[in-house]
Amino acid sequence: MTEQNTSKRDFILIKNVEFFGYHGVYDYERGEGQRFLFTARLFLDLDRPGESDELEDTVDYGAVTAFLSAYLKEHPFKLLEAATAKAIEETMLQFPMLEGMELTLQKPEAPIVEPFETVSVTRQMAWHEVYIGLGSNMGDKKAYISRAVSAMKENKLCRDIVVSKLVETKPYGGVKQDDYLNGVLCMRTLLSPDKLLGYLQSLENEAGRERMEHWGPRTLDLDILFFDDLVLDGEKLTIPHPDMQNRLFVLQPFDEIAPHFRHPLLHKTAHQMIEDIR
Ligand code: A4P
Ligand code: MG
Repeated sequence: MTEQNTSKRDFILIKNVEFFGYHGVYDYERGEGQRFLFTARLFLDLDRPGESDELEDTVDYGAVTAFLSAYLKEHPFKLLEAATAKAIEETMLQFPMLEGMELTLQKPEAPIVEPFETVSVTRQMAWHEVYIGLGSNMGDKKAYISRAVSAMKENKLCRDIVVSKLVETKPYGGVKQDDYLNGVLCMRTLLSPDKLLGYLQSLENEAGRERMEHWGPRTLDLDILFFDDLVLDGEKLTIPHPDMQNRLFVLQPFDEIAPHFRHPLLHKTAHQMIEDIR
């Protein structure tokens, strides 16, 4: 998919666009309205339009400005936090060429007693490249996996989905159980790591998964292998998946769809990790 580790961050800046809106916690703010400003930083690769000089190779900043302005005027929120969160998501979905975006919403007439210049909230959002390990070893294994893949394909916050071949594998981890069907899925998503974990667990629950035994049998297991180049060791989430480099049933399908991707901690491709355990 995309080049890994690109440090290039081209952007288009739309600065301090004024509009009259109805965001606020107080009734008078919702009724009378007040002046707001927004600033949007649009991240996308500007090499192509830089070469071609054609509008179709970039995002039309006039169209983005009109869209954001109309959205923020027509959808009142109590909080700037909610207004920026929704507006940035809608804009990212409306303009698929955008790779990422930062949106600042200013409220210079906010209800603050002390003299002040302005108050603002800034949010960022981007399409993230993620890899998910797919596994099932109970019931109609293929159907459980394909139902989850179809659900992701219908989720507007997920796109560019590629799935490896699904392969039958022997159980790993010492628990006596049926053979697995395994594969790896790659996609781009607007979800954060936490939200992605919650979403994958909701798909596991829809497949009737019951958590009985660690490493035990399951209708559906969806593990986050990689999330961009992110390295995270939290209570709920460890990324990259801490044991993937030891599992052929992950590495082989991963090698099929992402032969150039390098593990952000081990700095190795799937092929090199396979060589290490053979
Ligand atoms: N969690 C932490 N990091 C992650 C991550 N990167 N992705 C936490 C997903 N979840 C992550 O997972 C337990 C908790 O891990 C989650 O609540 C989440 O907060 P789980 O799926 O509920 O429980 P589990 O099955 O006990 O653990 P896990 O880690 O999913 O098991 P594994 O390691 O996936 O092992 N043999 C073959 N051939 N093929 C298989 O697919 N799978 C397993 C399960 C055993 N043997 C197998 C296979
Ligand atoms: Mg799991």
